[in-house]
Amino acid sequence: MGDNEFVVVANRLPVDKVEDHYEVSPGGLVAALAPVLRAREGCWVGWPGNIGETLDPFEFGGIALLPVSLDQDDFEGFYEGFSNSTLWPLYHDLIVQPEYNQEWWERYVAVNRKFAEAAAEAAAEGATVWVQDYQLQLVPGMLKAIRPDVTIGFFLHIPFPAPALFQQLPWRNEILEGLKGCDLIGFQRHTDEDNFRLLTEEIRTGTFPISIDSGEIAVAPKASTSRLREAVGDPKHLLLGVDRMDYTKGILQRLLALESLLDEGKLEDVAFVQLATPSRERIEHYRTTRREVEEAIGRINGRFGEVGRPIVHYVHRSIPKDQLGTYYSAADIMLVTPFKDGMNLVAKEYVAAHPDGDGALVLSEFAGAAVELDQAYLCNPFDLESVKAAVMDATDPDPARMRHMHDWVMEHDVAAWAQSFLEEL
Ligand code: GDG
Repeated sequence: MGDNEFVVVANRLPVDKVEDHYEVSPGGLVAALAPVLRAREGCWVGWPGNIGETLDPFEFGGIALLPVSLDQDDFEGFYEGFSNSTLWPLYHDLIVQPEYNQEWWERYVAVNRKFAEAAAEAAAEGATVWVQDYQLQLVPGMLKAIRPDVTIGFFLHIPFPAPALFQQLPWRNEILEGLKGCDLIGFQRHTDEDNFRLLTEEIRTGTFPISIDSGEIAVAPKASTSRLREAVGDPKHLLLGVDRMDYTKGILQRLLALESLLDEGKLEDVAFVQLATPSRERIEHYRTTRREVEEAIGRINGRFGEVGRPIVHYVHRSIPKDQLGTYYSAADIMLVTPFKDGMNLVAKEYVAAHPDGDGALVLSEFAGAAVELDQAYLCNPFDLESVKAAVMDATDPDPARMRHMHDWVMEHDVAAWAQSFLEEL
């Protein structure tokens, strides 16, 4: 038993190793939880991000960090395998086929046990433990068995599928049993919560749409947005996409919509910036997605670009967060077109960068964010014509819609999200 009154358990610690030292990895979750962790004598249990590295507990930015180490087999079976090749596609409604593999499952169990044991050791008598996301669904049950005195919350950041899909999972009963160790499970949307409740009504659940750290995205100065627009040829319409390179995000679909609009001569004087962070690159479906996206970009530029003036400007690297703000501020139209997405924080970040009502958001109906951002230009990414129509509507936006969404996001930020979950817990 430890002395931490509040314990966060997440797959990753909120730090990244840069050369020989650690830096806090930026992100809403850290921003929201850091004040709670500091105020309540808390700690964060997670993997530091390097395979095979064993670290002693350390403190960073005023937060106590408790590292859980993963070896190569853990990484392949638990992380790349069961988490990201079984659960991720299953919970995103089979956009690609999930793989069911007994060895991955066994690793998932073993790694969840490591996290549960670390949390059990860190938590004080009667502590509150908040477990995050699909990688750790067995932790609540395992932890409750070792430490019945603690209060356990769980938040699922990704969608929860309809029962007919979930029931494909060979280990569906074990996952449900794991989650039943919770005192409260939080979901992004009511539909996720409803799907879960069709399977079991024994557990207390709630819907808590996650949000962004509203202070993090500032409106960029005019000088830097002008520089950016100039760099892409001062187009009439600057379109933007920002995503992890993931098949759920519908990056190819927005490119195909753009290509078709250019083909039909409906959209002119346009530049499209696509920033795509490399993600899960050893998994075949991710490599295929990247290949298809890059092929489409090459084809569009070949067909419609000029020498020195491509249509699509593409970056496949991670960009510093402050630069991201310049892109958000400069873009006339933000394209967020996932086939399925728990929430999608990029949509909220774009809205946060447009307090004056300029700019327009094209948003998939299948993103959790569409529930709150219903004033966006909504589209169905499975229907190319619907994406095209939303883009065309967004070329002549109504500023009242953006202002309305901006006010909503600023008020419902990630701090409010964390507070509402923890109060309910
Ligand atoms: C999962 C769920 C849910 C992106 N590129 C760069 C960069 N980013 C940042 C964005 C944003 C975050 O990454 C992405 O968050 P999303 O919510 O859009 O998507 P997932 O990564 O799939 O997140 C999702 C979320 O969890 C939270 O619950 O909303 O549905 O899938 O903050 O700004 N950040 C930097 N450089 C980049 O190049 N610094």
